[in-house]
Amino acid sequence: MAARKTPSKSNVSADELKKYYRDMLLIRRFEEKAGQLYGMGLIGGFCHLYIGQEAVVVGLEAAAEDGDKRITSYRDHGHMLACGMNPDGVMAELTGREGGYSKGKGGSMHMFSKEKHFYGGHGIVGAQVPLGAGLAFADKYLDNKRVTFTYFGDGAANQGQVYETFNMAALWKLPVIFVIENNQYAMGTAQRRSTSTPDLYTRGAAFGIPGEAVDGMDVLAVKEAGDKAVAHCRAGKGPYILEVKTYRYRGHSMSDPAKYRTREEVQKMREEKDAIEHVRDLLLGGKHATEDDLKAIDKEIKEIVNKSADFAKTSPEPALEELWTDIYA
Ligand SMILES: Cc1ncc(C[n+]2csc(CCOP(=O)(O)OP(=O)(O)O)c2C)c(N)n1
Ligand SMILES: [Mg+2]
Repeated sequence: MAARKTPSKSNVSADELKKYYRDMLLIRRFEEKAGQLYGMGLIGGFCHLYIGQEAVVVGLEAAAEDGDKRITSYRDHGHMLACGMNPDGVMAELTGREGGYSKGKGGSMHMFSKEKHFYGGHGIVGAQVPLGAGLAFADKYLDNKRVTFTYFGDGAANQGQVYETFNMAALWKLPVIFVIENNQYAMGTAQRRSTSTPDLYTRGAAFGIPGEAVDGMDVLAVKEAGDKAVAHCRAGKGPYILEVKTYRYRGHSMSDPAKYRTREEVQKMREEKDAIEHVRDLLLGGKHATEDDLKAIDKEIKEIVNKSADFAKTSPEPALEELWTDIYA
């Protein structure tokens, strides 16, 4: 992979760079807090943290416009925050409270926002991929020039339904960006143990879908690749694949035996590749921000996250009658 980008080699302004720093930090601190609340028994059930992968969604959201859509898997809190959903509502959903995005009845993997065009949150591996193509089909039908970001993992990329979707998306020239978040592991299975052709960005070749690999620990590289993919889709040229090479620092979910990789491997990524540290260095090194500026951002984020945790602890549990609302039968 090429050396990481600097603002002078990209079209990103200092203010935009500061925003990326802020948005990535919000996700990281939010997820750390969610991990704490889980440890305290305030969050139950499944919970998959996004720590380490922040540059992927922040870079791609920077390439999105109002009205564009996004859909992802169960590792979804970062996507929600990056598209502007309210941290209070996300955290309160994690604690199963009335103030949560699904009124406390969905939990970590099942939140939606029509306002922000966030279509979930899906616990079935790969299930969001055909749904993402369906969203793009609606936009194509309406001819509204919107683009759908359909995120899935390296493990999901080996699923049959992904290729059925690629075929139809290419045939119908749907405006969908397939974002493969390759964090190298599917639960405890390393990519090399499961995947015959590891270059996932080439997986659309049989269908005529172009793709490229991107350094997902470099928010500027992600933004640049996102711009290109968005332009392709908006121009009516059909789908595009971005394989974003990233890394998750925490376990797959809150229970993870951590036997499939070494602590040294994780430590090395954190020390040498961390996306937030990278932007911090760019901001300070390029004199786009002072230590005090960054401290002010840290403080603002801490306040937002603490407020979301307070809200998530004090919002009431859903009333019993709610058992019978928002369900099919
Ligand atoms: C259809 C289906 N099979 C298996 C599972 C269990 N499962 C949950 S996550 C996961 C691994 C997916 O890995 P990847 O696509 O790389 O995403 P990541 O967790 O790394 O973000 C598996 C097998 C599931 N939820 N759904
Ligand atoms: Mg994975």
